[in-house]
Amino acid sequence: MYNLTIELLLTKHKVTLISVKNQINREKGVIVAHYGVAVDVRFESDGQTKMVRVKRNSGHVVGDNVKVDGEVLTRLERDSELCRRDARGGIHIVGANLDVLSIVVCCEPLPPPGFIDRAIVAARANYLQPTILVNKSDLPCFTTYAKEIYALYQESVPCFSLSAESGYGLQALTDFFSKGHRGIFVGPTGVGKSSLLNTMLPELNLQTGEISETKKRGKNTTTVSTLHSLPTGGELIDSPGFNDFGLVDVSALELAAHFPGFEQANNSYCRFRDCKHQQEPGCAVTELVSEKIIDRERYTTYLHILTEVEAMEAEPKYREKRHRRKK
Ligand SMILES: Nc1nc2c(ncn2[C@@H]2O[C@H](COP(=O)(O)OP(=O)(O)OP(=O)(O)O)[C@@H](O)[C@H]2O)c(=O)[nH]1
Ligand SMILES: [Mg+2]
Ligand SMILES: [Zn+2]
Repeated sequence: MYNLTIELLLTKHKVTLISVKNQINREKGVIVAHYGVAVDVRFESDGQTKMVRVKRNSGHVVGDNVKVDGEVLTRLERDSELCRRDARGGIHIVGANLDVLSIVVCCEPLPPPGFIDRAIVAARANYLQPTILVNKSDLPCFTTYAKEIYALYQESVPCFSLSAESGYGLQALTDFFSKGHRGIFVGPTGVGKSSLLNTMLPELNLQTGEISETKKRGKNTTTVSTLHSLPTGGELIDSPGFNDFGLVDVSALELAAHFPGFEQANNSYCRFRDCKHQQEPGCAVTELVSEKIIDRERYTTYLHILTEVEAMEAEPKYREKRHRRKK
C-alpha cells in the first residue's frame, strides 16, 4: 500500500513535468503563413501548425520567430530583415530571418530594368546571399536571355538555370538549399516562383496563374507569403510578385560597395575609400568602364540608382528614420 502511494505520486509528478515541458516548448514557433489578420505558426516542439489571430498591420512577417501564449503572439527579435520601397514610397518587409535571396527571372515576362541590381544590393547590404534563378528554360526565348544574365551576373552571384515545367536544374537548387539555408523567392508576377516550389515539393499544390497573352504579364496569383521546409534540408518562402525593389536603408557608399559587376574594381581599390565612382581621381570603376571591362550600360544603371539613393539621403526625414532603425 505504502509503495503503491509513492509510485502513484511519482507518476503524477512525471506526468505534470512532461506536460509543463511540452507547454513551454509548444510556445515557440515560426510564422509560416501570413493572412493579414491571422498567421499560421509552426511550433518548434512538434512541428504542428496553429492559426493565431494578429492585428492588421502587426508588422509580423513570414519567417518571424514568435512565442504563443494562448491566443497572444509575441514576436522575438529578428536576426535579419529585408525591406523594399514601392513606387509610392511605401516600405514593405520582404522577409525576416533569411540568409538567401533568390531573385527569380525569366524571358517572359521580363523583369523591370534595374530590378536584379537593386535586389542584389539590398541583399548584400543586409548580409544575405543573393542568387539568380533563371526560370522557364523550356521556352525558345530562354537561351539568348540566359546568356545575357550569365554574362552580367555570373561572376558576382550564383546563377541557376531552371524549368518548373520540366524540372530542369531543380536538383542543383535543392542541393544548394540543403546546406540549411532559408531563402525567399522574389520576382515579378508570372515568373514562376510558385511553380518552382510546386515542382520541388509535389505535394504542395500552390496556386499558379496564367500569363496574359496580350500583356505578356502575370496576374498576381500569390497573395500570401508561405514558408516551406525542403525534405533534404533548408527552407524556402514563396512570396507575391512585385515590380519595385526600391532600396531602403542603403547608403550611397553601401551601393558603391555592393553594386554587382564592380567587384573586380573594389578588389583593386579606388584611391579614396569613400569613392562613389563618379569623377573621383584614381577611381578603379571608371577606369574599368573606359577600358570597356565594365559595361557602360551597367555603369549608367549604377549612376541612376546612385542619384535616387543620394536624393533619399538628403531628406531629413530619411536620415532620422535611418538613425532610429539602425539603433
Ligand atoms: N513554360 C514554362 N512556364 C512556366 C514555368 N514556370 C512557370 N510557368 C508558367 O508561368 C505562369 C506563372 O507561374 P506562377 O508560378 O503562378 O508565377 P509566380 O511567379 O508565382 O506569380 P505570382 O504569384 O503572381 O507572383 C504559369 O502559367 C506557369 O505555368 C516554366 O518553367 N516554363
Ligand atoms: Mg506565385
Ligand atoms: Zn571608385
